[in-house]
Amino acid sequence: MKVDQIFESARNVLKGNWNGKFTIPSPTLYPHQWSWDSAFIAIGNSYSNTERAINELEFLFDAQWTNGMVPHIVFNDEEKTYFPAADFYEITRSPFAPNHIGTSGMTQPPMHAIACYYIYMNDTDSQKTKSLQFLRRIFPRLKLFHKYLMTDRDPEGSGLVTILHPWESGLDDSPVWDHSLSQIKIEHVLKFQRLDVIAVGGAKNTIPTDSMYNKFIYMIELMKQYNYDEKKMYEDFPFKIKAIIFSSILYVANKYLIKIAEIIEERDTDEIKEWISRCEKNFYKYFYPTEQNSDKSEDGLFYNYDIVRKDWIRKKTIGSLVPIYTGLIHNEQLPSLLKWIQRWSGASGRCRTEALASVDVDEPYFKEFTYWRGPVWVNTNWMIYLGLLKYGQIDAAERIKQGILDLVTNQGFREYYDAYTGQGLGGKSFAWTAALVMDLIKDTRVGIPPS
Ligand code: 2M8
Repeated sequence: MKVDQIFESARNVLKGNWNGKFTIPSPTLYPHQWSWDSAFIAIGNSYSNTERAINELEFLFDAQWTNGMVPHIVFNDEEKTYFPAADFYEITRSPFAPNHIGTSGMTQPPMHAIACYYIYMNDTDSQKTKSLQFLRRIFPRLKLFHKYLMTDRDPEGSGLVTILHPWESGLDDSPVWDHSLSQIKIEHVLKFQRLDVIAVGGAKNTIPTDSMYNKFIYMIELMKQYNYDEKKMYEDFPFKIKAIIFSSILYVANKYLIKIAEIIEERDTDEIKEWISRCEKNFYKYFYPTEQNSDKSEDGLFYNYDIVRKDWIRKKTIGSLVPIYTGLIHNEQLPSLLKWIQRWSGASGRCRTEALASVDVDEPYFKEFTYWRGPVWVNTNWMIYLGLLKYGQIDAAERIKQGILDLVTNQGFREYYDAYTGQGLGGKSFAWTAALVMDLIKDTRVGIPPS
């Protein structure tokens, strides 16, 4: 298939998933609005429909909590095919929650400032009137969101974000969370029906296990018991993890927030610069165990940090590589990271795709077709692709891009792909896969993180 045909099919996925208010991630699995999906989707739409990209993000930010949190799901009341639904979250327990619309009570990675910059840059109107007005309206909201992440989610002042639920990471079922989840004992069993099993046609081995899923739901119950009071939760909540991908995205998003401030001539950027420098100071300290501060030897990889256990979570996942997206990697570390990147792609000899698996294929916890435990996901590959470009690693970046284009050509725009065979899995007509493929094809390099 030619690239302009792929681009057109991707555009049609976004069109097809638009419900008049926002774009759903997938008609076969996710009927509501998801926060970081919307940002990826707006990046895709920025190439073909500025207005829709703007509406998408404004709808999401209209549901922002007054403490700044952007909820990870904004619910469409009429849809009944997804569990847990709005009523399960009981968000009015929090004084910060909106009362005009149902949302979840947790957040997701802040891709939005990045998407807003794309919208402005790709606006073909010579005056950029609409996108400029949009940037003026959205800037304070983006900043409030980042401020919330840099305060409530970072009492340590590290510039890095603590997540309170695996769903906040965006990589829900990753093996990274296994140990922390195993420490949480379900004290009362909740009765509910998993609807995702029906949505994937009973293919249970491609989605999280029941015991994992029960924990996810039980943790929402726990959050409710705290009335979503994050100050209290921070004292003794059993799941608190400084998350690499989340923190990497926030760092990059803060850079784009400064770019947006320049465009709208907002001079006061000191606070944002302070968040950036905090992250620069602490990124290695929290995410990169060295022989000095650990009993295990260095392997050149980054690891999530468990605040409860005060230790690194040494699971080799795509999060170990995504820091390349920040541009914070020291040059001397690059060759070792490139080796890992190669090992996780087609070069390993086991995977038929050049795009990277979500878990190191040599680890016992790698599962080629189970959700975030091994399959290829386009969004994390896209971040690594942009990071490689930032470091001038054009060939390695091109291999990933080609890998993604092959996957969508052969299997369509799917939620994820079997790491060995490249078979399409999970949701069909998956919006962020389509949106990011549009960006890869246009190759504008707007997404290479600014220095
Ligand atoms: C997946 O997460 C949801 C819960 O938020 C689910 O499993 O039901 C994740 O892949 C997440 O990153 C994504 O935003 C969401 C919708 O695509 O699906």
